[in-house]
Amino acid sequence: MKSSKFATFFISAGICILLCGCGKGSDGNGTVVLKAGFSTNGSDPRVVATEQFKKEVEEKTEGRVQIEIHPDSELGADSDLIKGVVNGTVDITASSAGNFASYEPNVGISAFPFLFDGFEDAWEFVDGSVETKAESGLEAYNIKVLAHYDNGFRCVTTSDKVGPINSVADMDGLVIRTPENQIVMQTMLLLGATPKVLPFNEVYDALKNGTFDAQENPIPVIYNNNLYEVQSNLAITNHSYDVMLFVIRQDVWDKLSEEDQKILEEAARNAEDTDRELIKNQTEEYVQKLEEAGMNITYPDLEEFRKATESAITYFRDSYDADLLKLLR
Ligand code: EAX
Repeated sequence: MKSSKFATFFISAGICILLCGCGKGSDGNGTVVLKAGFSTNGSDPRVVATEQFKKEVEEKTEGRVQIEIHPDSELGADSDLIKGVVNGTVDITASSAGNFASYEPNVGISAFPFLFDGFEDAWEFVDGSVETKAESGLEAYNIKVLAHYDNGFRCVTTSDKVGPINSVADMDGLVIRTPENQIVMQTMLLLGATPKVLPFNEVYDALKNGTFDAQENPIPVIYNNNLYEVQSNLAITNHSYDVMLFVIRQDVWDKLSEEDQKILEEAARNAEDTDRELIKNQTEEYVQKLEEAGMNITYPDLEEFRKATESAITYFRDSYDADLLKLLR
C-alpha cells in the first residue's frame, strides 16, 4: 500500500512541476500580460484604437500576448504612465510627444506652434526621418515607439467668466491649464498667457469648481472628455499639433519572439490608421457637436497668433539638436 501511495505522490508532483516549469508568466503557460494605461476615458480614439490593437494581437499570437487596457488614469496621469514605462510598472501607453520631452527634449519638436498646415502635412512629418531622429534618444529610457497616434491640433477653451478668445490680446494674463509640456507652455507664455500644469484627470473638476477658467486641448479631447460641460467658449487656434507616441517597454519588447514582434508591429500600424481616421473625422465633425452642446465657437485671426509664437523655436535652440532644428525649417 505504502509504496503505491508514494508512487502516486511522486507522479502527481512530477506532473505539477512539468506544467508549472514549462513557460513564463503567472499562469505558467508562457502568456505575457501587458498593462496599457491612458489618461483619457474609453471613448478617446487612443483607447478605441488600442482596443483594436488588443484584439488583433491576442488573436494572432493565439493568446501568447494579452493586453489589459486601463483608461481614465487608472495607472496614473500622463507623466506617471511614461515614468511607468521607464521603470517597468506600465507596459504600454500613448501620450503627447511633448510629454516625453522631459526625457528626450528632441521629441517635442513636432509640437512647435503652427508648424503644420493640416493632418496630412503633420503625418508626413511624424512618419519621416526627422521624427525618427528626434525619437532616437528614447531607447535609453526603456521606451520603444510602436506607432504615431494622433491627438489633433490643440485649441483654447475658456469659461463664461473669462469670455471668448477673438485675438492675441484676449490671451493676455489668461491663467490656462496645460499638460507638463514645455513647448505648449512656452507657446502660451509667448501669447501673453500664464500656463499652469495640472494632470489631465483633474482638469474637468478644476474647470467645474473654478480653480481654472481655461485649458487647451484638441477638439476630440474636448468633446470625448465632456469639457464642453465646464467650458463655454472654444477658440479654433490650432496652435500646436499633438502627435501621440504609442510606446512599449523596450525590455518587454526584447523578450518577445520575432514572430510576436512582427504581429505587434502590424497591429500597431493598423491601430495607428484607425486612430488617425477617428481624430481627423472627429476634428471635422465635433465642432458642430460642441456648438450644439452650447459652446460659443470663435475663429481668431491665426496670423497674429503665428507671429506672436514664431520665436518659440529660438527659445529652445540650446536644448534641441541643431541639425534637427535646421531640418525642421
Ligand atoms: O489628451 O494633458 C493633456 O492635455 C493631453 O492632451 C492629454 O493626453 C489629454
